[in-house]
Amino acid sequence: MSVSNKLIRGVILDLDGTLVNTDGIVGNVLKLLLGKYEKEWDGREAQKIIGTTPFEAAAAIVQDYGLPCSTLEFLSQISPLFSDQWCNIKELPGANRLIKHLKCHGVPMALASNSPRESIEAKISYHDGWKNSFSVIIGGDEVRTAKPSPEIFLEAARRLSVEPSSCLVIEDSLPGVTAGKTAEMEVVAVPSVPKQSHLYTAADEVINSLLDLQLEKWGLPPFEDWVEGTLPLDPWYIGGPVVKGFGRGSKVLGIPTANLSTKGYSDLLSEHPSGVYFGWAGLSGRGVFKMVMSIGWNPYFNNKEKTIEPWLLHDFKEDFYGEELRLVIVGYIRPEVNFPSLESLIAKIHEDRRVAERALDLPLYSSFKNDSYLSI
Ligand code: ADP
Ligand code: RBF
Ligand code: MG
Repeated sequence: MSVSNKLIRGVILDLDGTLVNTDGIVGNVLKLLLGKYEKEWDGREAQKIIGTTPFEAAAAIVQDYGLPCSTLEFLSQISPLFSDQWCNIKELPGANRLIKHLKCHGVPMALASNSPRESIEAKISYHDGWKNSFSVIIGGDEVRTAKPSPEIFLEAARRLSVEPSSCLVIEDSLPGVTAGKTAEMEVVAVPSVPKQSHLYTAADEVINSLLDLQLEKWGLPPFEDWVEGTLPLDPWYIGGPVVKGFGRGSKVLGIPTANLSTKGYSDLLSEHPSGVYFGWAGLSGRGVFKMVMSIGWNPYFNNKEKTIEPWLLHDFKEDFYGEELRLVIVGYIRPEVNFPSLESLIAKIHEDRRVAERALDLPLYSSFKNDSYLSI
């Protein structure tokens, strides 16, 4: 990772997949429309169409599914289905925080997306204060050549009156990263498809989610909301009976993690970036305990499924498989990473434990110990 010493004066953001989670909606709409052609959307193209223009995406689907219509016909059928859904697109974790922070510090911001200007405006209208935060908004229909051409970013820089080399681009897609680097800008990639970071070698930095953005690396005013190594989050809740995991937590690491079934929680799990979180755990009839956990694929073990691995910070005399476990997650610590050795993984998890234990005594977090969700 090359870290720039450059002073960034303007930030150019992509929209879909970077600030808002469009992927789920795209999948649902394609499933519906392809169904009318008696075809089944299998998500195969999902990755291929990320960061492309609507026309390019439609052309790829018409061709790959051998649809008996033209790209333009397909576009005119699908556009109203999308428009109906813009009100349902959620911000990605950290997007609102980033926009508000940059706005508050007077950092010039542009929104540059391959989707048409009109749909950009429609999408952001559902997010309070976003539209006014951008001094420049450019759609793919307002330039001659879309990303991966650098044109849209160069035009954004021109309108921001910031030199391209002083611009930081934040992008989830490969075409967007290419466009940013061709425009000779600094580029932070936030891949929207998990486990793809190896494809993003052209970017100056690859991060797992906007929560991991370190603005000071770019000479920008740092976030001020971290508290003793933790980032407070809007609390979220997950629970169920404790299930069997891979059986290596206690055996291999000496760190038991009471796994929850991910069934019924797939939306919640995909909404939250992988990483290390902490909060409170209620265990039926036993009480409420401090808890630190990882969510994700455990890169060290390269799991195939995203799992939830909560370590209750208490000595239990026996296993409690099958018992009801409820979690309230109140903060974030760090992204999941790979480690060169088991010892270094274990050392890091113990450090996470110390961070969580201390933080959970702060009033900011300790109040959730009494959350009614936990008393079972
Ligand atoms: P598995 O892979 O089946 O989750 P682990 O080796 O990770 O196995 O052990 C987890 C099990 O250990 C939990 O399901 C629970 O029954 C038990 N356990 C005992 N102490 C703890 C603790 N402090 N935190 C989490 N689980 C614990
Ligand atoms: N696994 C990783 O591969 N990388 C990590 O950064 C990582 N962080 C963890 C942090 C905490 C607090 C806990 C409880 C576990 C973490 N693990 C991590 C997961 C660990 O590999 C997992 O518990 C075992 O795979 C047991 O199934
Ligand atoms: Mg476990």
